[in-house]
Amino acid sequence: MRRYGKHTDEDDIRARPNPKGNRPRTSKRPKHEDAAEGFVLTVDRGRLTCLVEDRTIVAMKARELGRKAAVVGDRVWLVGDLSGRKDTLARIVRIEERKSVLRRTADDDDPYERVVVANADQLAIVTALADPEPRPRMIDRCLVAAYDAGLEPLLVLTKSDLTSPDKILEVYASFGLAYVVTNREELAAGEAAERVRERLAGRITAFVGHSGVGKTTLVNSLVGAGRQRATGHVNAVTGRGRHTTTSALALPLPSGDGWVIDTPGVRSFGLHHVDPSRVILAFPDLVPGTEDCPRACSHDEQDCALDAWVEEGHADPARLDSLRRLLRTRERREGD
Ligand SMILES: Nc1nc2c(ncn2[C@@H]2O[C@H](COP(=O)(O)OP(=O)(O)OP(=O)(O)O)[C@@H](O)[C@H]2O)c(=O)[nH]1
Ligand SMILES: [Mg+2]
Ligand SMILES: [Zn+2]
Repeated sequence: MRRYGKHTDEDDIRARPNPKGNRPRTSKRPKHEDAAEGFVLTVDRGRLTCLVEDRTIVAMKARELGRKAAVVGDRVWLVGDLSGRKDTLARIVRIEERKSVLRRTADDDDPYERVVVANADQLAIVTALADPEPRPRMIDRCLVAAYDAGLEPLLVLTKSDLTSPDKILEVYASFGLAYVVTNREELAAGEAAERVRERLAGRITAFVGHSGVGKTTLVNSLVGAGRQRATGHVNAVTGRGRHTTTSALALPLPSGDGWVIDTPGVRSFGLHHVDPSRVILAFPDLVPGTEDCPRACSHDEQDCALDAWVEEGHADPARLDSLRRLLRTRERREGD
């Protein structure tokens, strides 16, 4: 894996250095009053597919954007050939201010930030109940990312035909996390989609999770015929999927009232960019136990009140363990 030592978007790396030095560009920037507004549906090697009115237009970013890179979910302004005809290429001259930015790093000690999607308002954290095994710590990480980015979390538990959701729900439903449970039979009957759609109306929802948990399968059932993406099957030996999703793609709900964004499976959800003091926000069930903590408690120190509180039986010790593990991997960044 390539690593970069600074906080940038993927595409930023390809930005050409300004041959004339650091002269500010703003004063010379053309106004582009004729620009059309578009919505970025997907990005593939510097080519951005955008929706402009009812046409899909392929574009690249204009040089004047400098280091800024547009990502899926961005609202952008385009100029040039806006016909949408084959082999035409428009230019993106401006990116609208983002309402939200969902970020991820490969590991907690990797400073290279990727922007997963822009402008989402909901994060669907997709977890299979089996095949692959659910990993609560991944859920916790996604929750931290969601709270940090200001997205509403929605826990989507798939494959309940293989295992019951009860154990996971005991933890996550107990503190009021919104959730839906789906299985193969209900997917086939369209019932799963119906239930999930209720949560998606009027919003932009990004679907994230490990590879093979069923993100694309679910998104396919949500968006209807004609927009199907390939799905993978989980390899019994490696536990990893095949024919899996390689790029994020925004798809409209058939109702016209909202978007779903399918993303490639990730092995982990690194949180290098999240301030450690914000990690506790993703553990609402533990927050009441912090009342007796010393001021500015890191919740990973000797005087932290959470240990005694959990020992008294107010919360599952596994939850405190997950919080501490997250805090510890987060603290490592201080040294880098
Ligand atoms: N038993 C069962 N299998 C399911 C269910 N949903 C999806 N699958 C299967 O799980 C496998 C992986 O599904 P995908 O939708 O490709 O998973 P994904 O999360 O998109 O994977 P990546 O694109 O690699 O991130 C496929 O073989 C699906 O048929 C379900 O509810 N029950
Ligand atoms: Mg997929
Ligand atoms: Zn504490």
